[in-house]
Amino acid sequence: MAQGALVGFENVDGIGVITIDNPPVNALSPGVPEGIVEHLERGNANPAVKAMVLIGAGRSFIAGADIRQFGTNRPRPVPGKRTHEVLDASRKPVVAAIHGYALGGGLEVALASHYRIAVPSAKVGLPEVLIGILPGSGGTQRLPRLVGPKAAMEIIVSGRQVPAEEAHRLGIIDELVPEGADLRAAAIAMARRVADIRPLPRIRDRDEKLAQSKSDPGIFDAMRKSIARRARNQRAPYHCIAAVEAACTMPFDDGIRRERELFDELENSDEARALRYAFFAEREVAKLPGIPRETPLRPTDTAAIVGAGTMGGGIAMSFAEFGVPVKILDTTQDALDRGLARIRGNYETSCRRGSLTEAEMNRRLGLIEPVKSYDDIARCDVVIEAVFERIPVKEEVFKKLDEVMKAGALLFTNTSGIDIDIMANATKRPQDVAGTHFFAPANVMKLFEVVKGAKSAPDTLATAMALGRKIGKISAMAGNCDGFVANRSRGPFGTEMNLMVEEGALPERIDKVMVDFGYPIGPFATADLSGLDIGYDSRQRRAAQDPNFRKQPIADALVEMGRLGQKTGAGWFRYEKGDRTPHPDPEVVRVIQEKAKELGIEQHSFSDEEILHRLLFASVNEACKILEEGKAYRASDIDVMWLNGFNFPRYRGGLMYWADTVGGPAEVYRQISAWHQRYGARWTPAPLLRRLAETGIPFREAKPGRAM
Ligand code: 3H9
Repeated sequence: MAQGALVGFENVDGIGVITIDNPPVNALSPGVPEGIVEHLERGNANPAVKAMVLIGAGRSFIAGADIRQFGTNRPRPVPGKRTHEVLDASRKPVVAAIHGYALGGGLEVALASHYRIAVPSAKVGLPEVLIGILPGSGGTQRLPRLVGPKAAMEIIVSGRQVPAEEAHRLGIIDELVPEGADLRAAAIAMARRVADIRPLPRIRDRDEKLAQSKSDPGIFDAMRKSIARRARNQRAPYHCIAAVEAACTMPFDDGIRRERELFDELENSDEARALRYAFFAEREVAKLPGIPRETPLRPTDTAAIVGAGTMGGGIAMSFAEFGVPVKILDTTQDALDRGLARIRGNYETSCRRGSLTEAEMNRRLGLIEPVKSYDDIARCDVVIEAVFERIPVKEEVFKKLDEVMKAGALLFTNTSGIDIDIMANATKRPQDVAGTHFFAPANVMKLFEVVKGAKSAPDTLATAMALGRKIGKISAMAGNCDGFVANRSRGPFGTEMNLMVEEGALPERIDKVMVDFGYPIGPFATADLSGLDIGYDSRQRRAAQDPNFRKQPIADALVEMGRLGQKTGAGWFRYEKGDRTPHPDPEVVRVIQEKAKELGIEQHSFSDEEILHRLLFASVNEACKILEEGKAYRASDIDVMWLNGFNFPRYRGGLMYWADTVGGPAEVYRQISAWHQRYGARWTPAPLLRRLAETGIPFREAKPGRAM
């Protein structure tokens, strides 16, 4: 293969081997599809070539179209010269040899090939929906012909990665070769075996599986109904269903045209732009300015958690899920028993719901070892402290860890608000200390906020970031400040939601606005789910320390009435026994009116937009302060935190990206200045916000004011 060529061709005794070599993931960037087409045509024209193999160099087959090309003025393929069309027209069999990933356009190339062979660790899928589009190179027409429309819809609408063994069972992969075997040699052997088979098996010619839709024409509407909740405000999932429906109702070539029309409608949609932004933001967040990618990482093969409470248990579950043995330390047998029972209970619920097998539950439980003594964790590579949020308790734990842990062990704290340097300074090895802030429930939420202490060593931070990825999280770096980045930027949202209630917006109204916006549940229902007592304790503490601290009189009154949220059957809402549906409660309205009167707060009506903007603009203003202080590296890191820590709707890109779509800094500044006049100091516009508004620089391009 010529050096630097994106696609190479080699004739191996009559088998033409076409190798795609476009690191890191063999995306179909400009030149790659053209190279594949050129070599397919060359192989067809060469009488010495009997069959062909398509294979990827490096770590993958093909990860799909080059996402950076979408939304640009990229050259469109000449009709008839699209890879899948050239494969359809091939007179010689082509075997796709899959390792790593065959995703999107990559799987579409494989589906247009005549045979597919893979290693068991390979993953295939059509994840286009996750970036707001649909498979646009025949995937929606070929996959239903191979696996039936129902299974195809499930794969296309979820966008999930299908492991090779499952793909083999479904018929997407024809043959598996053992892991570690020579895939290229196996694919060449297969090509030799099938070289003379005619007619060539083309998926486009098969329609027996489409019969499913004739006998059960309701499957498309049933699918639309089943996604209505999670796909609200989005078009791509519905377009995916429409494209599969077209596969079942139209001749193949018409279906392909329909797929292309639907694809074109989506490529530049707001949703697709936002989702592309989120995709790249989640890759950017891994890059730490000033810490080279090649920084050697410390080992993280064994882990320990101090504290068997809800958070500690959730963290232990995260490790076990990804196969990392984890010890969980608490001081009393009773606390350990309760912690372990909670973990088991969570697993059992998942088993009952069918999302976990019993064998997997037992495997995970086998990885979690309860221990009572610090000596039992001393040899672990990494320890995460997850005890009460009280400074003396945490200091004590870090002193103890400093005494017992082996040299070089990583000492992390899961605090959500305490100054990391207090813990670091309780040890003689502050370079090994950092914050690793999980979001509740820790085994579910993806965000892993790494907090940089004043003395955290670069390899401590790089390893913390890698550790988050190892346990399936999205790691994001934050500077050490009150609330760090995620909770600090979310704080003003929490303040405003409570103040708006005092001013006359009911919790159910605010929740509805936010659910309509795209949150899975509203902020008051979320508060009920977490438990109103959590915020109550910290408010009382802060009020005792700071005479200017403004308490939340309504929330406090609810707690004092014993309304702690879902767990007591009542909080901001009322709950029927055994049911999580929030019901508005006249009792809450009474408390609100009473408190508002007591406080002399004038009641007024709100528009939906006012509610939405008051909550989110307050946070945008705080995010600007965070950036100005250099506590976050990029505005897009804050977006990643909101997407993965707070369930901000992904198809809106994230807090800062969204703010750019509703007028950007100029509009946000105008509105915040007006609220500053009306409500006073808490709405003082951040200096960075003012500068962005004056210079016309969008939020997503805002640079931090100083280094972290
Ligand atoms: C499509 O195919 C449409 C078709 O229907 C045709 C329509 C006509 N493009 O994630 P990583 C970069 S749509 C451009 O850290 P991993 C990524 O930005 C596409 N760049 O690695 C990063 O760059 P950097 C359907 C891409 O091992 C580097 O590669 N396919 C693309 O954790 C490494 O990525 C998808 O949606 C791309 N397609 O995960 C798959 N993919 O180092 C999208 C990756 O500069 N990709 N990059 O930050 C993925 O899901 C993951 O990257 C993958 C590897 C699972 C493949």
